[in-house]
Amino acid sequence: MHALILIDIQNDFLPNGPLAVPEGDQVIAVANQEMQRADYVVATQDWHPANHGSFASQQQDVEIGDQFQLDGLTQVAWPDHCIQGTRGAELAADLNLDRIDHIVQKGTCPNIDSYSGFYDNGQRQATGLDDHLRSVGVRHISVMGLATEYCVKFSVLDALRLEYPTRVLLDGCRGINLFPNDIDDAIAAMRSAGAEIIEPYDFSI
Ligand code: VGL
Ligand code: ZN
Repeated sequence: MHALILIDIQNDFLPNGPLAVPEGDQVIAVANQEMQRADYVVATQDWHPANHGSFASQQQDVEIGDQFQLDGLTQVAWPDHCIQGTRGAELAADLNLDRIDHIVQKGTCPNIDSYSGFYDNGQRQATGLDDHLRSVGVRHISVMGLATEYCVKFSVLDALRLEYPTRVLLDGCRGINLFPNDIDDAIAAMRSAGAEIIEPYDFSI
């Protein structure tokens, strides 16, 4: 079975959200279309407590976008986002929620971030996604969502390490580019780790 994994398509990452991903809303239509022909659909949700350590608001002398040390790991400081139970943490309302079979929440532990849908950033704890996919018989996955160079990239790299043949649907991904080339570097990293990168069809040709 082939699963479509929708990464963090949540209100706070859409335009006007506190951690807006440019054009983030454009992945919704792609997701709805891909879901129609998927065998199985999983959505991940960034799901932070209000005191999450990745928030600049929880650190002293750390500004949004700075890198700092969080419990031994280098961490980017983010604006408050995707706080459990808030509207900002909900999946985008225009997503066809009826087609989602399983939801995985991550980033719940205050002292470590979790970009990947499989493990936290220190690979200390599994989210249960791998066990779940195996239990329902998923052997191949396609990944899309937000943001390309954070949660999409780390989910794809973990999936490949777990030996899932993995496709990245680039048309359904958008990134932040906090530093120029971050998105291109992430695509190159996923490709060289063995992901099959599906480029958007270019209608201008
Ligand atoms: C994400 C930054 C912080 C993401 C989540 O979904 O890519 N990025 N938390
Ligand atoms: Zn987050």
